[in-house]
Amino acid sequence: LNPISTKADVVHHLLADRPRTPARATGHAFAPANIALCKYWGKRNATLNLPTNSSLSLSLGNLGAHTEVQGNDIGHDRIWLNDAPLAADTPFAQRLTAYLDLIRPPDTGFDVRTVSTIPIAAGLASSASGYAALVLALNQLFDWQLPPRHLSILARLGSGSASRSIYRGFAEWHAGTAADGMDSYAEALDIDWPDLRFGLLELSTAEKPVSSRAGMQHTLETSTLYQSWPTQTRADLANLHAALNQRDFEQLGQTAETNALAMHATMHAARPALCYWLPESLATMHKIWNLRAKGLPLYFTMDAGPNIKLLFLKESTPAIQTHFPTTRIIKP
Ligand code: 2P0
Repeated sequence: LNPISTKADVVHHLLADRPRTPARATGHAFAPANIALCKYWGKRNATLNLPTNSSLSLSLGNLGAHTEVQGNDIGHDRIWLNDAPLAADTPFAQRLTAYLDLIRPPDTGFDVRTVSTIPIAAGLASSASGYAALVLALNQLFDWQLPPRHLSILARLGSGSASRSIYRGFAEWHAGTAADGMDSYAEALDIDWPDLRFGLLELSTAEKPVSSRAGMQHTLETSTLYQSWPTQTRADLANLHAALNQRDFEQLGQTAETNALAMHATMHAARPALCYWLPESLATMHKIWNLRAKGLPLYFTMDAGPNIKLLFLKESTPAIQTHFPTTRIIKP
């Protein structure tokens, strides 16, 4: 019995009896960006992007990636990002080509055209919607007809958070315990909450000095606070499920905010410390806490960067526009 231990093994297993040559000229798909309310932070297996903890996210409406993929017979990949050709020697292109190698029929290159509707530098992971849209487009190109959880696993091999971007709305990525990761996939949650809103605050457009991938590995290896993270996320997930079932916004917001701050606390205790916050990040947190103390139901979350994502209800929109005039408001 051959254990499944590499990405190629996983792809071989999932595509065992599926078509390996394109069934049509083009595959095309959209996948949304997502913001985690309980964060993915740390891997139990870095080869397969298997996380130490389960996570839960909400997608970002029409913000995401539109991807078109075609086979070509020139023998190498060509990649376009927002209509501009991307040099093959960029890290972005090399990572994408390594991913396509997992799926590539002999002597086939791919033409991949991705248009992202995510505002540049808003601190939203473009890899999540990018790999999810690519997997959905490939599923169409080859006519694999894979079930959603297998699409989610394929997206995870590209980037962990992409496992959640296969779906619109709320999604939960189960960490799983299996060594081969076959139980580590995201599922859509059947929750409709049309009054929820995100507000994107762009505090810095500088490229982040440490990637999420490197940051989570450094934290796991050097932060004593990381020990508490799995326990924290289990409690937060239970609270999020309760909040979603009861449409309890205060509980949702408080839990998401606590979870993001706990994730950053694990980084602050790493050696050397990893701090994505800028002075503007902290000033904005205090502004949010002050507004909340005065009665505005407003919470925030943050990812591996200095930008802040506001969480509020539709009825607070005028107040948010007054206090944060530059915020971009998103209906999930
Ligand atoms: C999340 N992040 O749950 C967390 C919160 C960043 C902070 O998922 O190495 O780009 O490709 O699996 O998916 C970003 O991590 O990392 C992320 P890889 P990924 O949204």
